[in-house]
Amino acid sequence: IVEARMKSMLNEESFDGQTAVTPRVGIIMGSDSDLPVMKDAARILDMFGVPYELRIVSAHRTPEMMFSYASSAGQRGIQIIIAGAGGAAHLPGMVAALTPLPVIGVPVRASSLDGLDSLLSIVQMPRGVPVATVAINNATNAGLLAVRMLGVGDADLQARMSQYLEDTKHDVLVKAEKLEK
Ligand code: RP5
Repeated sequence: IVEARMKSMLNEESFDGQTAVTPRVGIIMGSDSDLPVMKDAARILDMFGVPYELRIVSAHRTPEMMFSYASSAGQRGIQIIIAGAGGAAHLPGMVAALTPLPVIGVPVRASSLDGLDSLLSIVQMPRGVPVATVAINNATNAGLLAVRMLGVGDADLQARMSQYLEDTKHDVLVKAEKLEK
């Protein structure tokens, strides 16, 4: 069922980053129910032409898979992991404990507590094991942060991020001008 839902979702959208090219970013999530939120990170990586992989890896339901994913990601060429989870959202923190790669956590708003449970579960990491936590349901920012991190060693990508900021500014100025009329 999970595979079917992922496939239908992936077919609907054009996730161009999912090619045979070695992925630089791993987007993982605790459940297929996180996909509607997490696909925004994939959209950003597509937009910037960053190859990525998208996987369901649950800290609680598939702990062995989480262990092998996190501990082998670096050797496979993954440079950054974006991990989204809701509720008792242990996935980003556990993954950060198992890899030296930077981990970006996305608190997914689950069925109760408005996502505050997910946010606190992800952001309150103990000293020594950091997770860069974005706002609740804001996988877009997780994608953008990953692009910025990769941009440190990739001048092309950094130039595209500068252009993105220019475009964002332009959009706001156009809207502001319209409002003034
Ligand atoms: C977490 O539990 C997942 O990340 C998800 O946000 C939440 C609910 O999962 P499902 O019951 O919808 O599979 O592990």
